[in-house]
Amino acid sequence: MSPVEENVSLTDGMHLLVKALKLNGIDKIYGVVGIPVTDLAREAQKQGIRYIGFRHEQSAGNAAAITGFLTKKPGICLTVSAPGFLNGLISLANATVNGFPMIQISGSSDRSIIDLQQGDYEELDQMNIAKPFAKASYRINKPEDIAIGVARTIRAAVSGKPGGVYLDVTANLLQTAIDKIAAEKTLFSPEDPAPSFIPSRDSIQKALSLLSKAKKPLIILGKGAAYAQTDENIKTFIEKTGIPFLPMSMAKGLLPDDHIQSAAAARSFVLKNADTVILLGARLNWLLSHGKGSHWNPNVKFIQLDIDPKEIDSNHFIAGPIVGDIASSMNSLLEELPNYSFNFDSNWNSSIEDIKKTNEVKMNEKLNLSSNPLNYYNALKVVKEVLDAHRDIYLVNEGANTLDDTRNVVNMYYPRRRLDCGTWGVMGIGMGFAIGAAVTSGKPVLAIEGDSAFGFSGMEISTICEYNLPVTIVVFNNGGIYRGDGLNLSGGSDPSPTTLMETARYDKLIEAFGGVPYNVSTGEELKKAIVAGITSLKPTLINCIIDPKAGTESGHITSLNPKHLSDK
Ligand code: OXT
Ligand code: ADP
Ligand code: MG
Repeated sequence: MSPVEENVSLTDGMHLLVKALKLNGIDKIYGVVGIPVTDLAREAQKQGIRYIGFRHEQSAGNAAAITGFLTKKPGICLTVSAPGFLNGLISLANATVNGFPMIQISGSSDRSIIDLQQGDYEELDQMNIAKPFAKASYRINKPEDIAIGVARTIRAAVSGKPGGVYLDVTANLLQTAIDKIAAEKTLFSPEDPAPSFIPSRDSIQKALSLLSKAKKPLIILGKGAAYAQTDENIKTFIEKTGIPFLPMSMAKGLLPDDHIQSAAAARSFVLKNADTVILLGARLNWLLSHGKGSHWNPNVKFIQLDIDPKEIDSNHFIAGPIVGDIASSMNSLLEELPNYSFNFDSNWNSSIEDIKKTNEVKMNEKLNLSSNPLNYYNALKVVKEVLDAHRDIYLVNEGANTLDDTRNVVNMYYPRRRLDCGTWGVMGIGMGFAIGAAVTSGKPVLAIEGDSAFGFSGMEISTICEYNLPVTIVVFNNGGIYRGDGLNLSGGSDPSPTTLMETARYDKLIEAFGGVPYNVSTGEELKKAIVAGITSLKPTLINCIIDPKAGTESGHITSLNPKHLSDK
C-alpha cells in the first residue's frame, strides 16, 4: 500500500486521475507501462478499469482509436515518456486524420529540466511535439486541475469533428499529494461533451431544392456517416428517394452491400455520370480524386453534409453545404423531404444496374478461375462465403492487393464492421484494430492481412493470446510488398526492395503463445481454418500461401506510384 493510500486524508494525482477517468465513463485503457505510469495502470485496474497491456504503443493507440470509432466515446492509450510517447504518436496522428476520438495519455519527465534541456530521464517536450498531430494537446501540472484537464480532453476528442487528443501527465503531477476530500470535490463529468450541431433550415432547403433539379443523383457514404450511428435515418432517406449510393471503404455495410441501390460495383460509371452528388460524411480527398479530373462529370454539383465547415469547398465548389452533425442533418432532411418532388432520369438506376451486372460477371469469372498456388480472388472467394454466413463479424483489413481485393470481394452487411487502413492507407493498424474491436464488441474478429502489413503489428499476437481474444488472422503470404517476385536490379544476391520471405511460416509465430496455427494452400483448407477460428473463438493464425506473382504494384493505386523516366 502506498503512503498516500494509508493516509486517509490525502490522495495524489495518480489516484485522482483514475477517479476522474472512471467518473467520465472510461472503462478500458490500452497501453504499455513503465516510468512514470506503471502505478497509474495498476491503480486503474484496481479501480475496475480494464487495462490491456500491449507490446508496442502504436498498436495500443490503434486499439484506442478504433474503440473511439465504434463507440463514439474516446478510446484511451497510455504511454511512457519520450520513446513510448513517440511510438504512440503515429496512432494519435492517424486517429486525428481519420476523425476517430482517441486520447493518448502519456507520462512525462520534469518540466523544469525539460525546459532547460538539462537531460532528464526520457526528456522530451511532448505536449508541444504532439500539437501538429492532434486535435488538441494539453498538460496537467497540478492535481487541482485534473478534473478540468480530463473534461477538456474528453470534450476535445468527441465534440465537433472527432480526433486524437494528447494529455501530458508529468511524473510530478502523479505523485503530488493533495487533500482527498477537497480534491474529490473538484471532480465532474462534462455536460453534453458532444453536443448536437443542428444545420440551418436554409441549408437543408437549398440542398433539397438542388436535388429536385437532379437527373442522375448519387449519394457517397463516408466513415463520418458510419460514425454518426444514425443508420436507420440514412437507410430511410436512401430508400425513400431511391438514389443510388456508393460506400467508401469503412462505410461499407451502412446499408448492406447486396442492397439493390448499391453502386459499389459501378464506381467509375456513377462518378463519371452523376450530375448531383451528396457527400454524406465523406471528404473530397485523394480517395475521390479530389472531386475533379477525368473521373468526374465536369458539371457535377455537390451537396456536402459535414460537421466540419472547413471541409466545405476544400477541393471543389460545394453548391449545397449542410454543416451539422449527420444525425441532426438527416433528421432535418427527412422532415423537409415531403415538401419536395424529384424527377430523376428513369434510366439512371437501370443503367447502373447494367454496369453492375457486367462488373459482377467479370468478378465472378475471377473468383471462379481457380489457380495453384491460390491467387487473391481464389482465397477471397472463400472469405466471402464464410462472411456471408457469419454477417455480424468484424473484418479488419490491411495490405495493398490484400486490402483492395478484399474490399471489393467481401460483402459487408452491418454498419461499422469493416475496419481498415483509412485515409492515410497506413500499414500497422491490423492487430491494434483487431484487439480494439474484440475488446469493445466481445464478438469475433477476422483480420485479413498482407504479409507485409502483418509485420507492422504482428507481435501483438502475444496480446491477443494473453487476453484470449476471439481474433482470427489470415496472412496472405505472397512473399512480398505487392508481389513476391521482385528483382534486385543490381543483379546482387540481396532480396529486391519488395521481397519478403515467401517460405515464412507466420502460423508458427502464434504457436509460441498458445494460439491455434494453420498453414493452408487450398480454398477448402482456408475455409475450414477460418470457420474453426471464428467459431472456436480461439486466437488463430492462418498462413495462407498466395502466388508470389498474383499481385499488382501498389494494389489498385498503381497510378499514384512515381516512375523514373526510363520506365515511362
Ligand atoms: O469503376 P470500375 O468499373 O472499374 O469498377 C470498380 C468497382 O466498381 C468494381 N467493384 C466490383 N465489381 C464487381 N463486384 C463487386 N463486388 C465490386 N466491388 C467493386 O471494381 C472496380 C475497382 O474498384 P475500386 O478498387 O473500389 O476502385 P478504384 O477505382 O481502384 O478505387 C480507388 C480507391 C482509391 C478508392 C481505392 O483503390 C481505395 O480505396 N484504395 C485504398 C488504397 C490504399 O489505401 N492502399 C494502402 C496503401 S498502399 C501502400 O503504400 C503500401 N505500403 C507502403 C506503406 C504504408 N502504406 N504504410 C506504412 C506505415 N509504411 C509503408 C506497404 C508497405 S501497401 C504496403 C504493404 C503491401 O504488401 P502486403 O503484403 O501487405 O499486401 P499485398 O499487396 O497483398 O502483398
Ligand atoms: P471516408 O474516408 O469514408 O470518405 P472521411 O474520413 O474522408 O471519410 O470523411 C469523414 C467526414 O465526416 C469528415 O470530414 C468529418 O468531419 C465528417 N464527420 C465525422 N463525424 C461526423 C458527424 N457525426 N456528423 C457530420 N460529419 C461528421
Ligand atoms: Mg504481400
